[in-house]
Amino acid sequence: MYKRIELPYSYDALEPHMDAETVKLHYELHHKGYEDKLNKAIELKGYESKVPTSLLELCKGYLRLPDEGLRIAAREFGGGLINHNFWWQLLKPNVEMKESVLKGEIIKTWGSVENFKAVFEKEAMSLFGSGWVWLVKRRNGSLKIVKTFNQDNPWFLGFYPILGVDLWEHSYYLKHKGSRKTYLESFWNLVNWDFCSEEYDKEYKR
Ligand code: MN3
Repeated sequence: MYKRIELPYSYDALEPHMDAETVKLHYELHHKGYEDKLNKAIELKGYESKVPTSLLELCKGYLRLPDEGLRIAAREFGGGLINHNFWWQLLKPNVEMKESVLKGEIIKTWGSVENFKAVFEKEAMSLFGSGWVWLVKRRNGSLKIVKTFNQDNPWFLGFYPILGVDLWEHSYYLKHKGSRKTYLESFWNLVNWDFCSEEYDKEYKR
């Protein structure tokens, strides 16, 4: 059985940048839905003993799963489950970016943190439909911004995610209605740069 992480804070902990109702629905309805549907798909096929115990391993190797339906379930629901496990850990109000290897790499790559944010936002604004935009670490330590559609993610692509923004309408529509722009502005107040820096410093394993 693959599991959601426990929400690391109360529903209202991200106010005023992200409203409690959005957090609750996002976690209890959408995130739970990915968890339930993934486990159900595996059970229905009787594949409990044929899948890796780790969700990360399932996602990294989904293309090698022995059944088409299972590959789709791992990609869509497994992707949704792991992406949101990352998402809730990424969010924390008012964490300033400290000096770190990550900050140095961002400045080296985009000239300044402000310019990085501008480029990232531009990518996020231009993503068509539902998906995510990510800052990822490549095997050689360099950084790159990547877009993924639906619940695809950096793990599928062999990258390591450092930060990502959920661009499905369920993540912002209650508060921001059609404005992805104001959602993104609020998002920067919620990036836990300490978490991002720790993710960057982790040793890269395939
Ligand atoms: Mn979502």
